Amino acid sequence: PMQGPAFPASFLWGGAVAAHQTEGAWQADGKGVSIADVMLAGDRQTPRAVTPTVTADGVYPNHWGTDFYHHYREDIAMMAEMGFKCFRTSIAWTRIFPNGDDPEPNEAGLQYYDDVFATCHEYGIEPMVTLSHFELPLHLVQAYGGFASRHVLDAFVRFATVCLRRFHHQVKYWLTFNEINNQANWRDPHALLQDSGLLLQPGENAEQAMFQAAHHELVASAQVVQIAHAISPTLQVGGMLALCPIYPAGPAPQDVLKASKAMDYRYYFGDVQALGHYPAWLAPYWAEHGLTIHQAPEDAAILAAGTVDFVGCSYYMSFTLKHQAADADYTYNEATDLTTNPNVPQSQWGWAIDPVGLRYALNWANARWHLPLFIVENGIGGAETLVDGQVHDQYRIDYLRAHLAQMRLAILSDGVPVMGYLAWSALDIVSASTGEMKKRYGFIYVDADDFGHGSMARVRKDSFAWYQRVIASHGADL
Ligand code: P53
Repeated sequence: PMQGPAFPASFLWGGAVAAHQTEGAWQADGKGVSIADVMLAGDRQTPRAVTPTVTADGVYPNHWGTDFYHHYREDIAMMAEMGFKCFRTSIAWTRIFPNGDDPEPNEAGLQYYDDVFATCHEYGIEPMVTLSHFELPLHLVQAYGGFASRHVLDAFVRFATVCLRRFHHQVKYWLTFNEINNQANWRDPHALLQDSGLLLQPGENAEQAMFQAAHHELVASAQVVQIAHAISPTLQVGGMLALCPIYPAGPAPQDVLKASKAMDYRYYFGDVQALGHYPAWLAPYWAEHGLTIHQAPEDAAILAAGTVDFVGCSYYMSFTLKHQAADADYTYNEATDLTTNPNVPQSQWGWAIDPVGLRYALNWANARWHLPLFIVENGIGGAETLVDGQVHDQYRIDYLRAHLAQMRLAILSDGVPVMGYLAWSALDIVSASTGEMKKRYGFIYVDADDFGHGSMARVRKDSFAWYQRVIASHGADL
């Protein structure tokens, strides 16, 4: 192990998952159909297709996930064995309101999360809840067009209010929208559907739809912050951003300016949540691009009054950008502007492995938002094999160790306030982007394949004992 100074004693160590990727039990106890339930499996090259309804012959990996719904007691006990102080999951909106906007919440769904959070507390684990993690009720998408509609904003606030009232004694840390900024890459239909429930018609302006839906989410997020604080001032509500810093490919001034503007574009969501208003560049941007974003007269005041308590971030990779000779307007196109960074290796799924980028991004986020940060996801997905009851995931230990070492420098040498660190993922899950089981992330292996075949038995990987030592030493032994 690599010895170094310990992290602060109050640091919240742990791991994360999301309901749709691990629970399975897609129809149990009155649960409704979510967007994840109509997504077929894809792979690194093939985007996940979406069907209008669940078809008999389709392979829908989120229907079974890793069966956390029936294994949560065993899983949380194993997290406790690793020493988790904090466990992040999401509440599936469709377990509480099967259609998203039903007249009454589903008591069986609320009871299930009561039991999950009570189990966490039995082991002294602080739960953290994401209210919207890529799992909108399908009804709200098909009947209202997802977050393009103000009705869905109101339905979300109602769902969130029910959760906050029911669970505020058990859950102190809340996140509103998972990776709300993935949709900055609005050319990718998957990002629009996952973040906002947008399924666009041919000819619709995807960028306009994205900004409109995101506006409704930002207003909803700000309302939820205010409601949470009114219920109890001890609740802490964060935004959640996929933090992928964008580097210029070289010192060409156009590359440097374009990378900086790309960061503005990809992180304006965080500006609104942390600072309470849109950044100055957006009004001229919208005007120059012919975009009209409808804002209700009360929205500006809601955004100003509902700034977040902390900024939750995932960190997986950095991006590197090269300007195109043709685009003098510096408009960011994530599909064509990014290039391979020769200085960093890649994961099996082509994601740049860049631990120094985490230290850089934490410094950047701190200077920009002046709020406590919380790494609520960090990890690496790879194919693994179970041999004689063992999984040798040394590549995961190497990845996490290097990232923790850089995070420690950000905290102890750079003075960045970081509240905690949650690895993605506590146990194996179904990949969000590809729907594959074989892109594994956990400390705990789950015996299931891409088709849900397998015993669902849990097996501790090599990284399990490593992380246990890390937490027991408060991060001194990496
Ligand atoms: P998967 C894109 C870029 C970075 C993180 O991702 C992302 C995405 C969207 O897929 O998602 C987050 O499973 C997300 C998790 C997800 C995890 O990162 O696509 O919050 O739900 O599982 C890893 O390999």
